[in-house]
Amino acid sequence: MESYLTFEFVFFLTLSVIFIAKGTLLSYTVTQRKCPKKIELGFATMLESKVADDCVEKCALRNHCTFLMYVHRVNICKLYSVDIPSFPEDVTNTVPCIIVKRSDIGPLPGVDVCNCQDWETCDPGSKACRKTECPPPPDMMGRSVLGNLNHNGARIRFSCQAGYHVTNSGKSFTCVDGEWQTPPFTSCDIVTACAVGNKWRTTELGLLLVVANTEVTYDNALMCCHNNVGQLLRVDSLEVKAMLDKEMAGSNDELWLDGRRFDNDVNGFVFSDGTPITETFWLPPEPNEYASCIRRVGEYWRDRDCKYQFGFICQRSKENGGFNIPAA
Ligand SMILES: [Ca+2]
Repeated sequence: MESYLTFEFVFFLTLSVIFIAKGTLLSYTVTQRKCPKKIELGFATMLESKVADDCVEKCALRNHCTFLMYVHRVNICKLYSVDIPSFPEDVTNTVPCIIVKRSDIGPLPGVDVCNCQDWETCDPGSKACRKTECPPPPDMMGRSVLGNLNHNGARIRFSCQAGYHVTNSGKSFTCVDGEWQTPPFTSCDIVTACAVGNKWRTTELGLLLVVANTEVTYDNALMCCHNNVGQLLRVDSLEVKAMLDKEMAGSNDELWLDGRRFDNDVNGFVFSDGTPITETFWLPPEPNEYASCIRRVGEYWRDRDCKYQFGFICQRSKENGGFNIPAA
């Protein structure tokens, strides 16, 4: 346990570093020399820098950089564009790094004549402003960004959190010349009615099925089926599988079925009521993910991280849960 408010830390706070970069003088003040190993600071531009000074210069060349974190061991330079957070004073698990605020970097000759906008990078040689990175996607209620790189060529995806479903099903977005291709981004709406369509079909086994094409997380698929007086389809026998294959008539749609595991134990798959799943229909080498849910692709099962979004199949039956069969 170590507090940052030691003599050493206060000393570092006032220590200015002068170095020579590309024939110019640049000075900066280090705010912090240790970083918590695990801290969520949001979207950053991540660049490789062999030395900390190079990282400082990279920040100075970007209007939108508000502070930088340089992690020595991995030569990673992270540039942030949000207000610098207050770091916890008592941190046991730290990595050697430096944190420098943009406002603590001295003037870098040449940058002033660039006159760049946010999300442009100054090239001090040519005085040109270049679009080398994309701005972070806007925050949206119920939406998570998957991926935290934003250089040209980087890709991001989105997922909707529990209780939300995708209303705009863009898959992934690539940063090209400083702009994400091709908006609009995925948007997420609160799951309310969870319409699954009104096309319940009666099958050979007496089960009523409905295939919902709305893409939702596994948890939302469970909820949607319940909201529609049913449950996520439970394939618990060869008979049910054969019936389903016949009903789906060769469809390759990716659809959630009932069943998940909470770690990577291959025997750990359980139905949503906790019953262990003993009869399985995996397509080898599946299951191959950690803490995953079952989805049907073709006639077999593949596992997938439960936070991804797919359509799903609900069932209604007196045997499985005692649900009433509604009037058409
Ligand atoms: Ca898988």
